[in-house]
Amino acid sequence: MPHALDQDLPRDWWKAAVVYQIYPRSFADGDGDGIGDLRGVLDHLDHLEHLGVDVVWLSPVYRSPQDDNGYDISDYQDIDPVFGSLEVLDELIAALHDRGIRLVMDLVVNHTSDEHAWFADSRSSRTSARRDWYWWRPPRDGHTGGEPGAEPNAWRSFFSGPAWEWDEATGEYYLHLFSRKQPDLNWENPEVREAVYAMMRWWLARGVDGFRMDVINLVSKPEDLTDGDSFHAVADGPRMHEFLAEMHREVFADHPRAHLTVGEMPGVDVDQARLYTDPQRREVDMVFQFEHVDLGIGAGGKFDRTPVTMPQLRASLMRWQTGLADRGWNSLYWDNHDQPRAVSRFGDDDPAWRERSAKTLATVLHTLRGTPYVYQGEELGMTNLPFAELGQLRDIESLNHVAEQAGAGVGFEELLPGLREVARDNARTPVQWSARPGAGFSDAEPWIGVNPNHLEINAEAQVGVAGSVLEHYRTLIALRHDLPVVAHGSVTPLAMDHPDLWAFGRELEGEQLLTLACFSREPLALPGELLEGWAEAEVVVSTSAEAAAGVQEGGVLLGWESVVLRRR
Ligand code: ISL
Repeated sequence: MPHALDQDLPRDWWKAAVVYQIYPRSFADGDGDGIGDLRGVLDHLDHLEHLGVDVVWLSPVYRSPQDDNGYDISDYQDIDPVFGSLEVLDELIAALHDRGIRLVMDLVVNHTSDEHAWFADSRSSRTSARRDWYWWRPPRDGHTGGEPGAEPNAWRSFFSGPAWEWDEATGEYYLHLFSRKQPDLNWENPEVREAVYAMMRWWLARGVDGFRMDVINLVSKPEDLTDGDSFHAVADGPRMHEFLAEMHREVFADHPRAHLTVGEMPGVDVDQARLYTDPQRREVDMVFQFEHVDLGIGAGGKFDRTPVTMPQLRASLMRWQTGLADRGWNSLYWDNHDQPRAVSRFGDDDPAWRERSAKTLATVLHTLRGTPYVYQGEELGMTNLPFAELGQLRDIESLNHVAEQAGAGVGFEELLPGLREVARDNARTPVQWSARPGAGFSDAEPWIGVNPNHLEINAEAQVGVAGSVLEHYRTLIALRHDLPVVAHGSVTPLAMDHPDLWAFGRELEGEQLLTLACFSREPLALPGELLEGWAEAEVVVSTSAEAAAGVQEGGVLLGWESVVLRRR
C-alpha cells in the first residue's frame, strides 16, 4: 500500500510543512546511559505523529569526539555509537516514513572534526595530498609561530580565543572558526566540494529527505583572509551563491523524491536571503536568519546582554515577512539548540503566565508566512534552567567564555546573569516526558541536569489535555495543513506602533485571517479600526475561550492571550 510519502508533491511542498527539531543527546535515552540516542527517538514517534509535524530535522548523530556535541564530525558516513548505528538510523528513516514524516539530516561541512581522516591526512605533512583541504597559513611576517599575536590574522573563534591553532609538527597554523577541534574545510578546493556532494548523495540514496546546512554561508572565505572581525569577514563570501548553485546541481537537481534544504546563515541580511532562496536560482529552499535572535547582543558580545522590546522583535520579523513576500521563503523559529528557551526569552515564564505566553508565541509564529520550526520541548512550554554553578554547564561555548573571562579577571558570579539568559545549555536540558525522576528522559543520571519544573511541565500532563501548550501547537500545525491561506497567503503587518499588540492579516483569494496577540500581562483594548468588518468572523484558534470572548464581545485582548479570526 502506498504511504503518505509516495504522493506526487509540488516542488515547494515545504511551504505547508512544519519541521520538528530533535537534538538527540537531550531528546530521549533509549539504552540507559544517560545520553539521548536514536532508540530514544524511535520510542517517541507517537508524540511526533500526535503533534502532526511533517519533517524531523535531526541534529548531528555522525561519528564524533563530541567536542561540540556532534557538530565536530569525524566520519560523515557512520553513526556515533553513543547514538546508535547505521542500522538503527535505517530503522528510524523507515519508521518516520511509515508515519508520513520526512527526515532531514544536519550537514556540517564548514568544518570537520580534527579527528576526521581528511584532517589527519592534511596535518600529516605540508606535502600531503589533502594539505590544501583545510586552511593552513604561516605565522604573521616577523613573528614566531605559537607566540601570542603570531596568528596569520586577527580573526576570533565563535567559541573564544583566536581562530587559528598552531601546529608545531608542520610549522603552520590552521583555521578554525569554531573550536580548535573543528578545523575549517577549504571549499576553494574542488576535491573538497566533490567529497561533500558525494557524501550528500549517499545519504539521499539511503533515504533521507534533505539537509539543514550548518553555518553554510561561512564556507566561502575571502581570498586574502583579511583582518577584522572573523564572523563578518567570512559571512556570505564571494563564491557563496556559486557554491550553493553547484551543490544543487550536483546533489539535488536529478533527485527524484521531494526534499528540503535549509541553510543556517548567521549574519545573512534580507537581500542576500532573497537571493539564496529565490526558487529560480536553485540554491536552497529557505534559510535560518539570525536577526531576531541576535537582538540583545551588547558591545561585549553574546553574553553581554541589552534589553529587547517586543516592538523591536516584531519590527525585525515583520521586515523579513515583507522582504521575502514576493520572492524567497522564510524559516520561522523562536529557539533551537543554540538559543535560550522561547518562553523564557520572548514570553513570560512566571508560572502564572507561562502557558498563556508559550501558546501566544506559537500563535504568532505559526500564522506567519514561512515554514515553522518547533524545537523539542518548545511544544511543552519548557523553560530556561536557572543555572547557579559552573558545574551545571556543559557547552563548550559557555565553558570557553568562562575560562577566557577568568583569564581577564572576571569571575563566574559576574558572568552568571548573561549565561543564564543565553547559554545554549538552556535548550539542552532533557525533554520533559513525565514527572518521574529523570523526567522520563532516562533512568540513569542524565548527562546534563533535568529542569526541576518537569514535575509540572511534561508531555504526559499535556497530551490530549484540552488547553495545554502541546494541544495548542497541534491545533496550529493542523491549521497550516488545512487552510491554504496559512501556508500560502500574503501578510499585512498591522498596528505596528502598538507597544504590546502584535497583529497581522493574512489573505489568499478572498480568504482572510487576522492574528491578534498580546505581549504583556495587562489586557489591552484593541484599536477599533482593526476589528472593523470582523464582527461576524469565525475564531479559528485562541489561547482560551475567555480570550476569544473578550475579543468578540468586548474588543479586549486579555494578558498574554491570542486569537486568530477568519472571514471570507
Ligand atoms: O550558538 C551561537 C550563538 O551563540 C552561534 O554563534 C552558533 O555558533 C552559530 O549559530 C552556528 O551554529 C551552528 O554551528 C556551530 C554549532 O556549535 C551549533 O550548534 C550549530 O547550530 C558549529 O558547528
